Amino acid sequence: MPTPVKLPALGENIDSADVVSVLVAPGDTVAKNQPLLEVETGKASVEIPSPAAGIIREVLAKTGDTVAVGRTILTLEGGDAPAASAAAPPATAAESRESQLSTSTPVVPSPPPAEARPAATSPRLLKAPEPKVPGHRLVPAAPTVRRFARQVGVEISDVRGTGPGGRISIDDVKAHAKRLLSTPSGGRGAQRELPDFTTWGEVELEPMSSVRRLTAEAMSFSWANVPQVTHHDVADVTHLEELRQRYARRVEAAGGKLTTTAVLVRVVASALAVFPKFNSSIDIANQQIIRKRYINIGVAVDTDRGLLVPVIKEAGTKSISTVAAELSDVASRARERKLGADELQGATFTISNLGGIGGTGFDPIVNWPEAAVLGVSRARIQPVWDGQAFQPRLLLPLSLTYDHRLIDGADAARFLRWVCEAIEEPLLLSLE
Ligand code: CAO
Repeated sequence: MPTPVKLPALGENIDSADVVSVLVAPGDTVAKNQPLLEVETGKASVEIPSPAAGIIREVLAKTGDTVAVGRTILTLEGGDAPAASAAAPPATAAESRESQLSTSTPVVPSPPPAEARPAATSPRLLKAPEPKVPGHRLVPAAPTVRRFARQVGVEISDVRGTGPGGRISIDDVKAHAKRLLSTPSGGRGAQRELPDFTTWGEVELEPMSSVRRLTAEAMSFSWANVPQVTHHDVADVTHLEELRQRYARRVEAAGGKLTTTAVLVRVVASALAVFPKFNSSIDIANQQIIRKRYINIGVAVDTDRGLLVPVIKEAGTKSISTVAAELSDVASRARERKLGADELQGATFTISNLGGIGGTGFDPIVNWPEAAVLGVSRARIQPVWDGQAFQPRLLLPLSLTYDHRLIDGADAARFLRWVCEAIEEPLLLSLE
């Protein structure tokens, strides 16, 4: 009698997952912990390991399906499969994946925070947990929670409390807000019904991937909740470009590519040490500013699944060569779907460089709960008046979007000027 293998619990607030690939077919003999399916939850991939050795009888899940947690994904015959869901310990699942992939494949990430941690028997979970401001305490539906709900536009009586006796915490409010944003009629700006587009011609329907869904939710949340302003400036990168050409080989030997982004990660990390406000988060509910003593820079990477933001941890302590090597590595693994959840978490500031593609400028959206984001556009040679004549200079347009609740325009102007001057005169980096 074949045993049904069900999609196991993947973490709190995750009730389904998108099937990215089916790794087995009927008739296949599988070992215990051998990956059966690759699914996407959030921005990371999860492999569902086989709960036991046996022979695959029927595969019910197909690539592209959205499968609910607890639904049967396939049936397995023989071996000692437990009747319930796939249930291999995470470490063993990781071992099985490691044996299948190249040595450069990431191993199991460090344990995610409790709210995203799978049960002991669930498979390896690589999902990046929802952004959460450190320091938030789980509290009953106290006045602070009610105030927070009001500020984010949530009706407190609609929120399901998960505390003792159903008491409502701020996280419950956030989870509720997130659910509202992800439902077609729940989010702000999404309340109007779409017209029937077939009135004017043929249409195609494409289900949203989990990356697209999460990006949509995060952007809507930031847009609706963070009063943000973008400040623009231009850095003269003529000299930097010469240095880049001169030292490209040396950095290549260290395993990286000396690009504008790598230099900016290092420069911005130094700027954040000088201007700690930009490395903070605002905690409206508790009426406080959370200053982080670590500087982790998220870098937006364009992939075929959508935007991913791997994080260069403790960027201020690393040389430009090290940052360049790390950036090349995470950018390529982001594109190969090989990033672990811990590599997508913990950013204190984000850089988004569209200059490799083009454009004269853009206004990025703050990656909440961070305080600011730096947009980088394409450097171009332009005439600059030096007092006597126009000189051809390579100018890099920079745009800094900031949370205006925390940062004032003058702060932003000073921060971005400092970044421009450090790019133009790298000695500044070691002076301050
Ligand atoms: N101005 C001019 N040229 C630039 C540039 C800029 N601002 N930024 C990069 N370039 C050049 C690089 O120097 C490189 O040229 P060479 O091959 O001649 O050296 C080329 O463009 C490609 O650069 P790259 O993409 O390989 O490397 P990078 O470090 O500059 O960028 C990364 C890395 C990951 C940021 C980039 O690949 C990427 O994904 N960018 C898109 C980010 C994005 O989608 N942001 C939007 C988020 S909001 O929706």
